[in-house]
Amino acid sequence: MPLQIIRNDITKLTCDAIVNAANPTLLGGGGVDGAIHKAAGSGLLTECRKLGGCEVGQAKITGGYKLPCRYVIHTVGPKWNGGQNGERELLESCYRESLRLALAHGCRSVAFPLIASGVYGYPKEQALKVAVDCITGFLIEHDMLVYLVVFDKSSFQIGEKLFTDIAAFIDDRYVDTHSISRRTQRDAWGESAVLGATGVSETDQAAISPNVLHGGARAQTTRSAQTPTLSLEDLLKREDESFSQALLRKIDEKGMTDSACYKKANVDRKLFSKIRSDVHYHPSKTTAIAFAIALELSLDETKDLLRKAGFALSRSSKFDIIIEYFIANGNYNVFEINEALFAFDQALLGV
Ligand code: AR6
Repeated sequence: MPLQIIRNDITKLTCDAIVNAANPTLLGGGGVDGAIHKAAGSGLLTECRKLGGCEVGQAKITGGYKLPCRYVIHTVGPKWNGGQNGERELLESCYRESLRLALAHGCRSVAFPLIASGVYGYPKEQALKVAVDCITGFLIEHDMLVYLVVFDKSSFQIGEKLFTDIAAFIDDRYVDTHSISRRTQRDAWGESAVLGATGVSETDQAAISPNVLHGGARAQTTRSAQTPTLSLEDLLKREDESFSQALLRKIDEKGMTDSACYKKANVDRKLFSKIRSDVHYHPSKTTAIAFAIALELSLDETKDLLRKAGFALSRSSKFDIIIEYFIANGNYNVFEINEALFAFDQALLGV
C-alpha cells in the first residue's frame, strides 16, 4: 500500500527518510522538531547550522544520525492565519518539495508528520486532507511507500456529521443482525452464518441442504425440503472464476488501466503484479475490498468479488458495515473510507 496512515512516533520509524516540521531557522524547536533533534543527537543540529535556514513551503535534507532513517527532510509549514493567506498552497508546497527531495535522494520510503498541524495551528482535519491529496497526487506518477504519521487520535477525526451518520448506520445494521440471528434461531438450520466466509454464493447456500453439510445424518426441515438440493460434489465441480480473473475482467469492463485501478485502490504495484500473475492468488480481505472500492462496484458486485477471495461482508462486523455504508452512499474515496475506519478503530483498507 503506497500510502499508509499510521499512528506512531515518527522518530521510531525505520524508513529511508522522515520529514521534520521545522521552523525557518532549522535550529530545532518544540513538537515533532524537538523530538527529532533529541532522538538524532547533536550531529543533526551541527549539520542544520550549515544550511542557512529554510523558507516557508521549502525543504532541505540532512543525514539521520542516531535515528533509524538515512535522511531527515526539514520543511517549514505555514502558520495558520485564518486560511485566506495562502496557507494551503504553502502547505502543498511543503509536501511537494519534500517528496521531490526524497525522490532525488533515491528514497523508497518516507514518513511525514502532519506538517503545520501543531504549534502552527493548521486545523488538523484540513491538514490531513492536504497531506493525503498531495501524497496521492505524487504517487500517481512515482513509486514510493509514504507513511503519514498521526501522533494523536484527534489528528485524524472525520467530520462530526459523517461520524454520526456512520454510527447510526452501524446501529441500524446491528439491529438487523440481531433480528437475523433471532430468525436463525427459529429456523431449524442456521448454517448460512458459517458458510458466509467460505466462498459459497448466497444462492448456493440456499440450495445446500443440511444433509449435505452433516453427511446426511440430520433430518431435512420443511424449509430445506422446499429448496432444490445441490450435492457437495456438484458444488465442487462448479469451477468458479478466481479472484484474480474476476478482478482483471472487471478492470477491463470498467475501461480502467491496471495502474489506475491499483493506484486508486492504494495497492502496491508489486502486490498487483503478484495477483495478476497468480491466478489462484488469495488477497487479504482489506485488499479485496480496496479493489472493489477502486472499481466502484455495487454492493452485490462487491460481495461477489469478495466471495471469490473466500470472504463475505458480515453485519456483525463494524468494519464490514462501514464499507457497506460508503458503497451505499456511492462514496468510493479510499482515503475517506480509511479515515472513517480509523475513527471507528478498525483496520484500514489496502494494508
Ligand atoms: N511523531 C509524529 N508526530 C508528532 C510527533 C512525533 N514524535 N510529535 C508531534 N507530532 P508540530 P508544526 C505531531 O507542532 O505545527 C516546532 O517548534 C503533532 O501532533 O511539531 O508544523 C518547530 O520548530 C502535530 O500533529 O509542527 C516550529 O517552530 C504535528 O506533529 C513549529 O513547531 C505537527 O506539529 C512547527 O509547527
